[in-house]
Amino acid sequence: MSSISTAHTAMASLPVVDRPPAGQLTERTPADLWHMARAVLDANWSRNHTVPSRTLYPHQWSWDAAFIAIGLARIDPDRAWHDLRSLFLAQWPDGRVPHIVFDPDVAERDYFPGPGFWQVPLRRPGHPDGTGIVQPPAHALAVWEIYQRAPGPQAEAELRWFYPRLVAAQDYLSSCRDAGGNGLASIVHPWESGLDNSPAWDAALAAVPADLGVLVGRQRHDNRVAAAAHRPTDEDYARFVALALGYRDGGYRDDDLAARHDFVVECPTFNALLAAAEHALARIAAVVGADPAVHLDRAARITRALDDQLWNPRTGMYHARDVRTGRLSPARCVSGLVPLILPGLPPDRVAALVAAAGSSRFGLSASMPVASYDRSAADFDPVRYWRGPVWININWLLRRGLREHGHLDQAETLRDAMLELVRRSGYYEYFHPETGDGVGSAAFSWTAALVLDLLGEGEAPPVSGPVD
Ligand code: 2M8
Repeated sequence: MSSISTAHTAMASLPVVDRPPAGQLTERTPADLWHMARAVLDANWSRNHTVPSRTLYPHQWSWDAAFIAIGLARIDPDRAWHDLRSLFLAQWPDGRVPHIVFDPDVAERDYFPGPGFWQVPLRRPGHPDGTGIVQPPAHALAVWEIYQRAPGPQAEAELRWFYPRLVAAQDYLSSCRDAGGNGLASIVHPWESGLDNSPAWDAALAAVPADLGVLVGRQRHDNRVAAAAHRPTDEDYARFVALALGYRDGGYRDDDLAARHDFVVECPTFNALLAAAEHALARIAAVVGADPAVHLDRAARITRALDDQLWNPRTGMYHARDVRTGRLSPARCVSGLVPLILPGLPPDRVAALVAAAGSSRFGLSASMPVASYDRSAADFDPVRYWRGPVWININWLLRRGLREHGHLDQAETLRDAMLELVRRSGYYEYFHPETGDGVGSAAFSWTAALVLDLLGEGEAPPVSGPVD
């Protein structure tokens, strides 16, 4: 693909994007931001996919790939299709899309836990190795976005390639993972949520022993390349590793999960994206000659189940539910605001979620996007990963939700706040919710990709609901 080799050549001459000298911060124009974002994505391109970060995450990640493709579609739709296809080459026969697809050229010591840990049985010779767990299903949304950027016969061929694969991924999540039997998909590991150490999992994780012994003989890679105070604690990691080992040693089976597995949770963001994927599939189906009605019906059912099971009238937002105990997590986390992306949400829910996003707990303002956790909570932590910092992918989704429901002024405020953050600090993985300083990896792909999407948007109409 010529555009891809062009990216490789361009890489050599592009500046390394990192924290800039303070004097340059206020001088960045939208054009500068655009070029810098391209430079991040070019520098993170590896043969047939984009890594989230060269230092922290040297393989391909599932929901990152979706967000990255949305940004790539603004500059090079061919490369966007190519990137997303490489993820789906690792799809399992049961439909699951691995949360990481491993690059065989990266050494085991350069990411933990790597392929040696997951021991996924070889499925088809020549196909890439991945993990046996999943991440939020943002891919149908991405496929529809790429198609919209550059429709035409080639893009239609891509839709035909992706459609059955996306349907298989949805079928896996909607059937094998409906551990609670109520029409929602369960996650079996915090890593599956993408919001790894969010306080949303604390209550359910309390039942998982934090046996530091599981880390003996295994070395965390993240703490070697990022500050330990910004990353999950060793206790969290011990639980993460124990859960992954449990699921692996059970043969990655999903039957009887609630009885067999120690962590079975329904996450509001995961299920909102599951329903949003059905809306996107309805649109894709209409192009490829399949039946959109099936998808609209599924979207409506998931939305209803999410609203019935995960809404907390006392807090006015959605909460994660522990399937094993039936209890909603008490923590107010940003994952409980993301269902705003759903077109069929009752108006009172929309009003409550918009109010929560703008409240002092989450703090949406002209200068700061929404934090990942309730700012007034005693354990709010402004630098530790998903326990307080601002993340661009979540805010991009929230903005989509605001536009979906006609809150155009707040959507613009949020867009401005995101652009201001990267203008001041650069394309960091996440941001300090008070100072706006960048935290985590400095040249992070989804931050760059989604800013490209925001910058490229122009005066496009708000995203609309289901196909008519
Ligand atoms: C983070 O998760 C990985 C594990 O999957 C890690 O901490 O090593 C999360 O932020 C997740 O949402 C993201 O997909 C991944 C790669 O960016 O990093």
